[in-house]
Amino acid sequence: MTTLPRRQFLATAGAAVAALATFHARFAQAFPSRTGETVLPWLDQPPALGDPCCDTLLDWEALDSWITPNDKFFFVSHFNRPIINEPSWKLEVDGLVNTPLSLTLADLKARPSKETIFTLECSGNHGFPSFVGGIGNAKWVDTSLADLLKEAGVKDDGIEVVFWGTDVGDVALKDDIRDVIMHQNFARSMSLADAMNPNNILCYEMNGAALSDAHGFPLRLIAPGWYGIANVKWLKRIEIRDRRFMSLLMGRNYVTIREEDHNGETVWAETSVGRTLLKSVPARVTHSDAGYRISGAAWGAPIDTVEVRIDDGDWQPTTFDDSETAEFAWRIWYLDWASPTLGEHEVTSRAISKSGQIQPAMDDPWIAKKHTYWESNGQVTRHIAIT
Ligand SMILES: Nc1nc2c(c(=O)[nH]1)N[C@H]1C(S)=C(S)[C@@H](COP(=O)(O)O)O[C@H]1N2
Ligand SMILES: [Mo]
Repeated sequence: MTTLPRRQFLATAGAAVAALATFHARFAQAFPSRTGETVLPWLDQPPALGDPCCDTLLDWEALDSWITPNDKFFFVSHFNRPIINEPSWKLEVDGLVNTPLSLTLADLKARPSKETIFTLECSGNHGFPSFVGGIGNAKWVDTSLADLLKEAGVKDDGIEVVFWGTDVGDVALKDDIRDVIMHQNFARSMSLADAMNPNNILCYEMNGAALSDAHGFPLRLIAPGWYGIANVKWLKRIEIRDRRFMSLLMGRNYVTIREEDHNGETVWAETSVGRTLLKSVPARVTHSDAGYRISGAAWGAPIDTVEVRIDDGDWQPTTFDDSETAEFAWRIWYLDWASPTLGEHEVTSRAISKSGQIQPAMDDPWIAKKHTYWESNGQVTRHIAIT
């Protein structure tokens, strides 16, 4: 998400409250659900986003499977949503390469394929009160980006890989020194070194089905470990350049502005949204004959532990359900809540990474001194009533 004016979000804030998620009878394997449990509604469930940018946002209260089914997988688009006629579609690989390539979908499918399970999160997720479900976990089938780039043969002066989408819009740039409107395709780039990472893949299949139009048919980039914006949909061209690329989605939107401290001095830093950050959320509270349970997810970095704090209590360690795991997928955790007192409670989670990082509190300078909504990985507090 990008050009959404704050006003628009606030305007929707008084609108209809999202319907209470009902208990789902179907359970996938890797989820700590219990027979006969009911979901307690969050008291602070935000209203529906109501913005055409973003659809099918994840309903945390209904989370009952590790893999997010395609019909429940969020999607975000900045420009139009192209519907591509596959027979006439080709992927071009050009710019500073020795051998420009032009590949059909059949050519790409004929290449060695592999599966990657990756939790894709929009960097705007939790950046606005009503945008809290821009995330999903899917199994992507794909072919290696690095192998394709090697085949094309990047020239010595090539340092930047630009991923061009088919979607297009009129991008206005107006400031003290510029006043233009550009009819532009969606475009994001990566340094050649980042692009050559073997985890990056050109994906044509999602959870066992062809990519849907909404998710980027016929081909998208999947960049495990990177925020959603890097995962360019409706790919039509991969271009190698000899300098940094500064499109709307690289250098203006999706730029985080943060006041940082350097030896006691404030440094204002502007950084392009890139790799994912450590994060967790409490997804839902359930009740069954066995008692109350808080469950949630954690992702964005290799997760070591997740802790939960109820009201102003101590941080308590949670238990993982690791019956299904993958390097770039969220980990599902839960905490049995022995005997909650009647009334309202606050539930906060924090993830701790394998390298010892702790998901920041909302008043941590990392979050409190951030002036833009992207990369909002602060601790999430939810409110619930035990009746
Ligand atoms: N071509 C193109 N790719 C795109 C976008 C877009 O608008 N156009 N949106 C990006 C953003 S901001 C996100 S969060 C992810 C969302 O992927 P999904 O729609 O498949 O969930 O796609 C990314 N790739
Ligand atoms: Mo996004």
